[in-house]
Amino acid sequence: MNVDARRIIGNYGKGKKMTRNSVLIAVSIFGAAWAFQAGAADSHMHHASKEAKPAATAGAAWAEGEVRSIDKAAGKLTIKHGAMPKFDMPPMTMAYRVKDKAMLDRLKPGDKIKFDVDGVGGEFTVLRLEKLK
Ligand SMILES: [Cu+2]
Repeated sequence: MNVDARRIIGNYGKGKKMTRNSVLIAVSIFGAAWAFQAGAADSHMHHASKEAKPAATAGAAWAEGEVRSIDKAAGKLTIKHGAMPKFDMPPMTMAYRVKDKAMLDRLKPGDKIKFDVDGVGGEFTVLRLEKLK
């Protein structure tokens, strides 16, 4: 279970009698969150809580992943990536902003990449990326 789901479920039960219904609702919220996360949605909803916002961090921490889709107009890149300890992120598929839309020019779905992410204006942003052979 991820941190967000625990928080949602925790908040839901707070100050209320935990009924069977509330458990079911909490479970379905978790299920929806999971589906959302697994579905390469174009958002950072699974990191949406204040605490999970990316902080400015020093230094690079390259992660590896596979390009799933590219939205050049929006300057976004959906990556299926492995664990990213820098942000306490488990493996997942999610959309990232890219620092420069030109970074998307030479990419296509299925490309294996390594990439460096940091928080820019509260959004996870790919600063650099390289194709893996
Ligand atoms: Cu992620």
